[in-house]
Amino acid sequence: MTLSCPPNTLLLIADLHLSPQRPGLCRAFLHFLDSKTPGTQALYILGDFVDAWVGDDDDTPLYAALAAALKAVSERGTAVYFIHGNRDFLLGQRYAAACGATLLDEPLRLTHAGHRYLLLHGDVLCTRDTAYLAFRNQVRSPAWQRDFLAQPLPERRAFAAAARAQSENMSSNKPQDIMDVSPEAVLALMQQEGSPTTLIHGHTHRPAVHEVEHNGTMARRIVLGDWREHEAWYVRLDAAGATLERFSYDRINMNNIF
Ligand SMILES: [Mn+2]
Repeated sequence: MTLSCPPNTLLLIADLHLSPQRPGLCRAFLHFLDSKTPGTQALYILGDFVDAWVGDDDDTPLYAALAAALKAVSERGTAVYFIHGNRDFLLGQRYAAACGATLLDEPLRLTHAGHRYLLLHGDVLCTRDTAYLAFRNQVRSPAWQRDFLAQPLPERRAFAAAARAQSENMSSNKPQDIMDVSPEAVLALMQQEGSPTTLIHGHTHRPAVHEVEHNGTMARRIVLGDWREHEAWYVRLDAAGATLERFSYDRINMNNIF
């Protein structure tokens, strides 16, 4: 296979929201793995890899197929990393191991080819959405997670479906700016981590490259887009720095995989 990337290229993706209900999207992801990752040093998945994760014991066949595909990527030399999103924060060591992947905490400081980056899912930057942040605090607590994972799989699936429906309902009723990051939270994070740096995150589904003035210097905030069946987004990190890339598929000839 022809290598599609120069050595030491890193790829970052987020918000794929893969699920058994979206087989075309899953095929797009496999196509991405086959066409974009060969020759790259690492693939970082910055949260919301799947639309809902209720525990590593979930035996949905799609998840095993996704793990096998990622494992093949890692075995041919591309390291695979996960950062949790708000849909897959329960993704654990067992599933990560099945993917040949490593789970990382956010925010992740990364220096690559002389450039400094800060990677995170992005939900913690949406500080105007106080109802969501309260929910996040609850479900990220070890006690809540222990109790939740002790429930039978069907109950966990029902909870996830209800939470998803409620979140969609709440989101549609919230003003647009509440659903985006708050500039104060971005600046506070940059202050905390030191500048200059490039912040890269997903979550808001608003792909863009923003210039941010911080302490008299310009930093960048790159937002990954969410994945659609015919359009996907990734960030490439190489010697030149970070580039936000959009790619589209006309037709993916990978029928009957799922
Ligand atoms: Mn998210």
